Amino acid sequence: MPDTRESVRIPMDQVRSVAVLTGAGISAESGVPTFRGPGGLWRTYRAEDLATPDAFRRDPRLVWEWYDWRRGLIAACRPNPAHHTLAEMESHFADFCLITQNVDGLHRLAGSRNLVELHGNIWRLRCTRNCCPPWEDRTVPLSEIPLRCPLCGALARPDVVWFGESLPGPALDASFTAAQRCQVMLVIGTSALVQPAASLPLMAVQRGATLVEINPEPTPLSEYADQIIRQPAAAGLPAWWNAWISVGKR
Ligand code: BV8
Ligand code: ZN
Repeated sequence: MPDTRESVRIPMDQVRSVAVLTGAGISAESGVPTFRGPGGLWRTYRAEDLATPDAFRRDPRLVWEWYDWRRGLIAACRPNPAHHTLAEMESHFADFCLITQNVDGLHRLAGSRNLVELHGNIWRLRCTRNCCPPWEDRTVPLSEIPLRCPLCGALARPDVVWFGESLPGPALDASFTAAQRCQVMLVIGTSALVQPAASLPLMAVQRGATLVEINPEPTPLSEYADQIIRQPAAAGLPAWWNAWISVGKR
């Protein structure tokens, strides 16, 4: 088991390119329920039951009630020290790319800029007829359920990627590029079970990158990690970053 106290062996001043993949775990300490942890179920439904085109076709009201509930929860949440540390790290590297599976918008709120929201954003909506570009709507609770497009009256939907739907091309390309050129990849708070996101760290390892996992629990990626921090992200990431910065200064 790699020693958690030790920082990455490459002195920071020799690292130009860093990529990060985050999942629901990084927002857990902000109060956002994870998918597989406690509170991951809404009523009796798993995310995989509701976050699908079929579920929306069958019962758009039910799926909108679920998103309205999640928006209500997330609206009361604020970025935690792990989100803030990633926003701070961005300015230390010539090439830094933050790839998130989270739709909660907390990375952007923390000030991250070079951000790829691989699975979309719960605060952005779009017309199911694509009669107009997606729009931002932070109304909590929603004025009507199911929500309709203000221009053509067709059903509106959250601008997120549902299971069985392909990821947006530009986001996928940016994440593949970042994974293939990074020297260090951080994986924070993900169970690494959803594809293609879970393949990104393996792409990086195949290209010789150093893999660092921050997660209280083991995941399918743990065996590939050069370094493992078995701590909650809000404590583990700032400590890891400060340790690495101090190496750079030695
Ligand atoms: C696609 C947006 C082409 C919506 C999401 C069979 C085999 C392989 C793949 C497939 C398959 N069958 C179907 C697929 C493809 C499918 C997939 O991967 N399914 C899985 C379930 C097997 N993928 C897709 O459908 C993707 N599209 O592939 O298109 C295609 C099309 C058709 C058929 C084939 C291919 C689209 C996937 C995106 C779906 N949308 N979200 C919304 O949110 O409403 S996925 C959603 O779930 C999240 O975005 C995230 O990706 C995932 C949840 O995972 P995590 O974020 O990791 O959260 P989780 O709760 O699981 O884990 C939390 C972790 O944090 C734990 O490890 C825990 O220990 C840790 N933790 C807890 N507390 C802390 C912590 N860590 C640090 N600090 C803490 N405090
Ligand atoms: Zn419309």
